[in-house]
Amino acid sequence: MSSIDVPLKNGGFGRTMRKDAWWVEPLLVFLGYALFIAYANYAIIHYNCGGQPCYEVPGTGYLSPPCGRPVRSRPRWRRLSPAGGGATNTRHTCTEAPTGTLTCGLGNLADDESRTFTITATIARDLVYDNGGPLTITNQATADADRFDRDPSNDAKSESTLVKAKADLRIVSFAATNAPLEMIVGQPANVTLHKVITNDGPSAPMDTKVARTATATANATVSPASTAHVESALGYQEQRSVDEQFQIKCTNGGPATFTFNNDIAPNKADDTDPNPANNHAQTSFTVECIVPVAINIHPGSFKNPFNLKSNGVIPVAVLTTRAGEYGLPLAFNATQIKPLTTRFAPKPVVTAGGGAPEAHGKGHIEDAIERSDERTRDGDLDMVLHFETQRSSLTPGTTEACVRGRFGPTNMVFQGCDSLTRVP
Ligand SMILES: [Ca+2]
Ligand SMILES: [Ca+2]
Ligand SMILES: [Ca+2]
Ligand SMILES: [Ca+2]
Repeated sequence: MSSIDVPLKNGGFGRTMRKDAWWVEPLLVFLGYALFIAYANYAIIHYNCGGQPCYEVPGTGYLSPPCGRPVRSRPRWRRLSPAGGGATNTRHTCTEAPTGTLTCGLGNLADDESRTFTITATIARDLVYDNGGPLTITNQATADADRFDRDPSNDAKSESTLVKAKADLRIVSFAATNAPLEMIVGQPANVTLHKVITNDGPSAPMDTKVARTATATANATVSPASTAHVESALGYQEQRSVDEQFQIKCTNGGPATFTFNNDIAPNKADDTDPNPANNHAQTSFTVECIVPVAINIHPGSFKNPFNLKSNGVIPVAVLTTRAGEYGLPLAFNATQIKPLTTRFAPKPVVTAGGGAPEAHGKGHIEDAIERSDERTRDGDLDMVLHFETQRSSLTPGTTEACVRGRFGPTNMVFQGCDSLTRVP
């Protein structure tokens, strides 16, 4: 086997026999690694960022890769003012300390991740009332993390809220407590309208304006027609009774209807009621208005005797009168009486619908003797009726008896009373 010797020349460091630029590629690789090592370690060495430890390559916004773990965020929500209520959180584990400051752990927040959550602050019912009017509360939220926050300037935000009082005021009941069934024309009566109001919140207490109006049909009056007052500090679900007095009066015969309206509302302009539908109530009642008349039992006699053993009749003249005569408020035409509707007895009996009917089933139209002097006939036509003593519900102690019946085209009720003396 043959061989040849090739002599080697010493060419020096880095020198080869190659004529091309073979060194460019390794150089680029070396520089790339060197740059990475410098990038990865610079921030660890120079960790002072604005006085706090950090791993950011200054001015780049990038963290050193070995230290670039996710940021752990712990936002703190703090209600600054005013005091008066707690705070609740629905989704995250939060602790409240001190009162009014809630700290919630949100877990890990990845880079550029955002998270939304709601904290509902409970406001005391009487916050606005005790303040005397609306007030502003300020909520401040701050977020911080156990990792470097390169921009702490955007970690806090405040939100102000103007708090106004809002409450569902409600009329619970409304009715007349002592409405009469009947009244004599010209004789006023007092009625009490009883009402219960409450405040279903959420704000409480609340000053509540109570406005009332009252109306009557044409044959009657009611007063006051319109008034208002303020019920102070109506409490949450308090059942407050409000009694209102009215004077009612009939001015003519027939049925009279009295109608009462009530409206409640927040008294202060800034307070609101979200449900006005239950702020109104109406009630009414109807009274039979009775026309008072003058009667003369036993025309011609002041004594007006009756004998409990008598099987006879007692004559009674119902007088036709002008307004003002015998103190009567209205003129009355006795010839319009419907005799079959008349009853005679002591007042409680005729009021209850009892009493003796007209003995002959008819009335006698004549110019009867006046009661004033038991002698005069005044020239106008009256109606004389007769009632059986035994059907008149008279007793030994009876001193007065009345006639009640209906008259005229609308069947108004009339009533008149006169004295009686028992004989023997
Ligand atoms: Ca209401
Ligand atoms: Ca008489
Ligand atoms: Ca007359
Ligand atoms: Ca007459």
